[in-house]
Amino acid sequence: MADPYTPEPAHHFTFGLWTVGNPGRDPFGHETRPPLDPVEAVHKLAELGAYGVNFHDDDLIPPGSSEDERNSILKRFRRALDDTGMVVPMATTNLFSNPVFKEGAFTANDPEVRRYAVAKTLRAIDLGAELGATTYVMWGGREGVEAEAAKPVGAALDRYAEAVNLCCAAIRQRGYDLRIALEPKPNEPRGDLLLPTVGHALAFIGELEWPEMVGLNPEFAHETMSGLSFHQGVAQALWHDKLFHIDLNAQRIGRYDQDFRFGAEGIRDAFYLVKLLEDSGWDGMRHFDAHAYRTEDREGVWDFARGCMRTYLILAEKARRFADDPEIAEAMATAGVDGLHQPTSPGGLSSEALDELRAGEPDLEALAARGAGHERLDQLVTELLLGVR
Ligand code: GLT
Ligand code: MN
Ligand code: MN
Repeated sequence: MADPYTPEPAHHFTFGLWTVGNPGRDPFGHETRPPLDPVEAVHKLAELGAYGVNFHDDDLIPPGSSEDERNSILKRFRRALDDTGMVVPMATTNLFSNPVFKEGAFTANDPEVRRYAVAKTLRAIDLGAELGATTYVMWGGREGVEAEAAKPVGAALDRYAEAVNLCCAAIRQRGYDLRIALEPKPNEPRGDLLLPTVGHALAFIGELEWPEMVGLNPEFAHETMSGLSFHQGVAQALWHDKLFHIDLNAQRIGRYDQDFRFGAEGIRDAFYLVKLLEDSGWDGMRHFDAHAYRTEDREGVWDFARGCMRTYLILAEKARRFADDPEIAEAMATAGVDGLHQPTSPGGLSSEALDELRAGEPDLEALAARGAGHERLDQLVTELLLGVR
């Protein structure tokens, strides 16, 4: 019998070139793995059942490449895509590695650095569009501060919005079918980053010139670093119609940005996330922004990639079982879940409805005495996840 958890292109799993290509460097130690050729990454990921790959400009075309080098890299890469049927749904720009960005990119105090950051981004947008990307991710890794006196937040946000508006204007100028997805993160590599959470980024989008072109790329690790529920942040992004892309990985609260294999930590939040994405019918890419432990060799990297996809599929199956489980359905009925779908005011916002609300006199004692039944429901979910139902 075929393994039901075998990934296929139809599942729309994608990986960044920088994820499987991560060489295992950390702030204390050097690389533990040799560089991975993007062409090899495409072939191997296709063999494992992935749908596509994403990249930063510099992941594909090393900085300083000549025009000829650029063309031959692109030719080889395109051939790998054609040979495997893999696609490039998302592209982004590296605005964090080069020391020129040490004080910020879009929000650097120096206007010359900002202009360079925007120019590099516009070129990366062209490259992404050329390879068919329809989502452009913006992660502001250097947009932040350690010395608060050096960076008035309001002015930095003005410049951030200006840069995003310039990118939108360029997308419109060239007629690309491309939407921008902002990726929030609370800290690391800067002491404090701008747009630290899903909530901050959602509010920021409302101040932009073309808010309809900009949404979110929330990351599991980043919301969890803030101590927040990733599932809840993603649910709100969906509610606003702003979930343009997603970065799946794993993270324990209170630690450095771990970017572990999906499901390696926080399996419960991972379950509710997968259930949310599957139940909502969200048709975006299931993108993994994670990397193998530093202990791993190349084979361990492919085990890591397989593990991310496999865990997603196992959790998707758990979500189907959740929906089909009569005892869970009954416990949800006891918990009154359906009641939340009923409007609080059946008469809407009318004057009569308001008067009716004012006149209401519920039996407070009886309402307060009602148990919610959450313990039983929650335990049933635990048992489902532990594989005994
Ligand atoms: C970097 C970061 C990620 C971002 C990538 C996109 S780069 O690996 O840690 O969270 O999504 O710029
Ligand atoms: Mn991360
Ligand atoms: Mn990410």
